[in-house]
Amino acid sequence: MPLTCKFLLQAHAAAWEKATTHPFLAGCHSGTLHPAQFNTWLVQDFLFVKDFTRMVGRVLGAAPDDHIDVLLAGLGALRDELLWFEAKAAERSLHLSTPPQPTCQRYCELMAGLAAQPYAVQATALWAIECAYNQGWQLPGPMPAPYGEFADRWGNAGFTDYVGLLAAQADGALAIASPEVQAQAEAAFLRVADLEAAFWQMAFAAEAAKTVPN
Ligand code: HMH
Repeated sequence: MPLTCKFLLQAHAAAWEKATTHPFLAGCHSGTLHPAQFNTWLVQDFLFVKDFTRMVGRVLGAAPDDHIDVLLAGLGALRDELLWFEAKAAERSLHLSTPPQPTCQRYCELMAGLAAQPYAVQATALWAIECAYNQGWQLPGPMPAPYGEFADRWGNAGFTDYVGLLAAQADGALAIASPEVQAQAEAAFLRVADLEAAFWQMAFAAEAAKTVPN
């Protein structure tokens, strides 16, 4: 039986729960999150998404012909997302030219390192990264302003469909991968899960994001 995305979620349910549930998300849901913590996450996630966009570009370069369309649509959505992050940061007077925190840096290094891995590993990691936000932002339930807009970005039905297409593509690549490559894909999934948990925590540990004087 080849490895599948569904199997990974079931086999590593505890790690996945840590990746997708956190006091940060609960605080958005209850409206009690400290704005400075949200701002820290916002700036670091912008830095993350910039590097993630580069990663998706590399995955596209490694993809079989029939996977190109989905990845190209994903890149188009990421273009909008980067512009949206810039607008959200401007609304909050946040500097986006902030250095990455160590956790963000480690996550970016993981994404850079995927380029040396087989396509099945890259496709699995890509799915896991998008699935983490798709589930994480939806699990607490509807969020009040200003967080509803953020929850909807990764929780909307179109994004959920996209994550399903990424899972199908990863499953397709895993189905023809060797047991060694499947094991690498499982390891990449677990590294993504750990870094997702750490990324939420970063907003709580870090000093408040710096603001631009008005
Ligand atoms: C940390 N993981 C993190 N940030 C994101 N924006 C996503 C996943 C989804 O794109």
